[in-house]
Amino acid sequence: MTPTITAFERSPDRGRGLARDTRVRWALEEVGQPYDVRLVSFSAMKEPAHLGLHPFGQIPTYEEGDLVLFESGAIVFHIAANHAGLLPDDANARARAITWMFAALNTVEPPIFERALATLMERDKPWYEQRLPMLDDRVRGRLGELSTRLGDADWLDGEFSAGDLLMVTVLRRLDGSGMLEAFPNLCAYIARGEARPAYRRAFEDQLAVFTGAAPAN
Ligand code: GTB
Repeated sequence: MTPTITAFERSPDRGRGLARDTRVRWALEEVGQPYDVRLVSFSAMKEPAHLGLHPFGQIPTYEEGDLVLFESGAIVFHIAANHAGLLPDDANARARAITWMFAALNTVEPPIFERALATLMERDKPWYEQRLPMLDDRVRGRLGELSTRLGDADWLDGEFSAGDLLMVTVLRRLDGSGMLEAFPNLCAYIARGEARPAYRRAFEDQLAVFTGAAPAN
């Protein structure tokens, strides 16, 4: 059964692949699962039909027969758990890869998201100039710890996994912030993720929504 995901009809990132449908597209591409995309407008996301799929009126969602999922992490986990290629077979290695999925979403993404939100919503506020260095410090702290753990390895724990997929998408949100450059191994890590053919296809397909070009699939 071909799953259907939802994505922005017009992404505010103008096709930079920063919205969270990109990680779901990437996971589907990694495992070779074809999928359909239903594009939704900001107003449609808050209407009953979409709220029936996503209680918070957001994208992405995932529909596969009777199954409806929301939360990009849960969707990527569902894809990884049901196809070969994104989680190791060995039980302990699998548990560690899942740990990295949680680390990406629970430990690394929150300070990055908080900073991104402040730069979008608080630039004109009187506290912005004082608050930004504190947000920067929190992000820098996490990047430093992650950089130390990654060292000169290609991926976080052995082979590429769903943990890397989520971590790379989380780190990409810092693109253009100037914060990644102090961590060359993280820059190389992101570049390795972005060089994967599955990522390229996912990126091109979400970009095609913005440019109006025919998708690669
Ligand atoms: N925890 C949820 C998940 O992981 O699925 C969060 C989902 C979420 O934040 N969805 C956003 C959304 O639907 C789109 S991805 N927002 C509309 C709303 O809440 O009304 C977040 C996002 C949006 C825009 C950019 N950007 O422009 O760079 C990047 C990321």
